[in-house]
Amino acid sequence: MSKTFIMIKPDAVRNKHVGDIIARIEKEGFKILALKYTKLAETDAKEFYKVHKERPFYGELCKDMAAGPIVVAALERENAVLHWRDVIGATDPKEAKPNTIRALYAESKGANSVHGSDSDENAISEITFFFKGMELVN
Ligand code: DAT
Ligand code: MG
Repeated sequence: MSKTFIMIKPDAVRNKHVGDIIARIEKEGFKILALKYTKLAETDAKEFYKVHKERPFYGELCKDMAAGPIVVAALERENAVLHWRDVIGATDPKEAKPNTIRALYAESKGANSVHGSDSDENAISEITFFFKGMELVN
């Protein structure tokens, strides 16, 4: 078993896809270890996405991520990081395979509905970022 961190981004919350995405999480066999409805301050978005700080879209990305409420969760499953990346599809929804979350719900490359950790190591640090001090239910 391994863990991943996922986020339902402001565009997907605004477009009322929270229920569908949580249903998909369960259907894909993930166990929810922690779940929170919250909103990022722009300074927190900047910290969360700091690996991208040199990229041209960084400013807009951080503004968009702080533009409305989000849902964040820590999930557990066999091969959690890679499985969730398969379920969400490519960063650009135009390149995402049919029935992936981004193909179904994303508006654009920037407003692409969901986040998923890219490694086990980043999963742990992203879970800590949002759930520090909180016991993960098991
Ligand atoms: P992913 O979310 O698939 O891991 P990433 O880590 O490369 O993609 O980028 C983080 C987020 O930044 C991505 O979900 C949406 C935004 N983004 C990435 N590339 C972009 C681009 N070329 N233009 C606008 N936003 C972009
Ligand atoms: Mg990424």
